[in-house]
This record gives sequence, C-alpha cells and structure tokens, in this order.
Amino acid sequence: MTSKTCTLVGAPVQSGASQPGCIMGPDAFRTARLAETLGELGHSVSDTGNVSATDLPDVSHSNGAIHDLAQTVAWAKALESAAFEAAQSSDMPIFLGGDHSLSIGTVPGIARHWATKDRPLFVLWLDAHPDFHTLETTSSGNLHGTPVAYFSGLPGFEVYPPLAAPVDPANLCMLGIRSVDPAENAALAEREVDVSDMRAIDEHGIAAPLRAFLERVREANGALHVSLDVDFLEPSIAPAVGTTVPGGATFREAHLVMEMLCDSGLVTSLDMVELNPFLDERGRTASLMVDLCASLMGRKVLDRPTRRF
Ligand code: 5AB
Ligand code: MN
Ligand code: MN
Ligand code: MN
Repeated sequence: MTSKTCTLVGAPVQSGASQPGCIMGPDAFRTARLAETLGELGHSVSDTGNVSATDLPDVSHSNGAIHDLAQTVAWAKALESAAFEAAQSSDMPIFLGGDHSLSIGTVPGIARHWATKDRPLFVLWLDAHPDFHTLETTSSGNLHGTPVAYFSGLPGFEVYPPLAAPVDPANLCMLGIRSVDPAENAALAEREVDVSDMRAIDEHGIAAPLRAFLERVREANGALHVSLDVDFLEPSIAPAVGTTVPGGATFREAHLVMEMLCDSGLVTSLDMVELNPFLDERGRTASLMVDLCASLMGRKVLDRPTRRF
C-alpha cells in the first residue's frame, strides 16, 4: 500500500451506550500502539488528541426512553466539524471511539467533505447490529443504535444537526449482522439496504458479499468509509464490548475483510468504535482492533500479491 497521511481523532463518547467505559477507548487504542503500528507500516501519523463536546443544547424528544440526547447532539456537532477538517487535511482520518453514536458526527462530516469533491460516499457497516433506529423507534433509548438511520436521511431526526450530504441507502453495506429489532427490520427492507447477516456469511463466506460491494464502490468512483464496531467480532476473541452477541466474525474472517479492503485501495476513512476497556481482558480486544487496522493499512504475511486460483 502506498504511504498515507493518517489523522487519529479521539472521540471519547459514551453517552450513546447504556454502560459506561467507552470514554477510555481512545487511550486504550493509543496504549495498544496504534500510532506506532501505522508508522511502522510506512504511514505518516498525527494524533490530534481528543475532541470534546461541552456546550449542551436545549433539546427534547417525546420518546421518554431516550437518554443523553443533548450530549449526543453536542458530540455530533463537534465530531462533524472534526471529521470534515481531518478529511480536508489528510488521506485517512481514523476515529477512535467511543460508542457508535460518534458516527452521528463522523459520517456526516466525511460525507460533506466528499460532496465538495463530487464523489459519492459509500459506508461499510461492520457490526452485529444495523443501528437503524429512528428516535421514534428506539425502545432502549441508547442512541448508539441510531447513526445509520440518521445519516441515511430517514425522517424524524429534526433534533439532530441538519445533514449537508445524506448517504444514499443504496450506498450502504452491512456485514456481520445478527441482532435486528422489528422496527429496524422493516426500515431496512423498505429501503432495500444491502445487509449480509451471519446466516448469509455462513452460507456464502464473507468474501463474496464484500467483493460485490467493493465492485459497486469502484464503478461509482466512490469514497468508502468503514465503521468497525467491536461487536462485529465473535465475543470470545473480543470481550471488551457492552453489547456482545454470540456468533460473530472470526479472527480470520475479520482479517480477510481488512485485507480485501486494503487490496481494494478504496477506503478513505475509518471508525473504530464501542471498545469498552473496562470490560477487556489484559488489553486483548484493543490489541486485536489495532491488528485489524494494521491489516487494513497494509500489513501482510507475504511481501507479494496473494495468489489467485
Ligand atoms: B451498537 C439495540 N438494537 O437499539 C438497541 O452497539 C442494540 O452500536 C443497539 O451496534 C446496539 O438498543 C448499538 C438492541
Ligand atoms: Mn454499532
Ligand atoms: Mn453493535
Ligand atoms: Mn455495541
């Protein structure tokens, strides 16, 4: 892989989840040597430190289950600007979460950047969950379950910041899905979102749906944002997450996804989210996430192209 300028942006968000701990995520990634690892791969890395969101807006919603709406909106605004700036000034912004509500800011900021270049943004959502709730349909009230519905332009998000460039639902791909609430299921079907659940991956392997999606991105001359939720992974290899669901991607499936993404040359930004270091075992989940990022950014076993059969 050619050398890239990578900007690390810490997003210590935990207001979107029910359990505290994601506030420590960015520092756990730093402790697991993310910057050093990318540097050793030949990239030039700068760490802009952590974004903060202090000014809380006066907002409310009729769904009484929702908690921390004001914090979420404040994070969305701060991270939208940080993401836009990081995309303007580097090849590869990498957002260190923080729970998945941070994508309410990062994806719209990245989408605004690519809209100025007239390139459509595609999003690969690697997760056990589709995070496709609206503010009306979430029954947990945990706003990390809402980013995809919001940045895809679904109605009912008037209290979130207005979107400069919504992501076309036809430009989404979800892999690893295995926990979908009824309202999410209906909304995903209505918009014909490209979802490969674990059953499809069991049957066809993880490479086939990813290859088809990457072909679509390439044909459209798209930019590609990848959002990697720790719970995409099988919990026995990645315990540091509050929302574990059995039957996740294996170590090899997850690495293969990253290796194929690297070979495609299409990825332009990345979220690494939902790491809860309070739930980790001797840093193993943080280290695995850093290794996955290394595979995405060019770490290989053999120093020559993979053999084709
Ligand atoms: B995550 C659930 N659908 O709405 C909800 O971890 C889970 O960012 C959301 O993928 C999980 O609370 C959000 C049951
Ligand atoms: Mn998620
Ligand atoms: Mn999830
Ligand atoms: Mn989660």
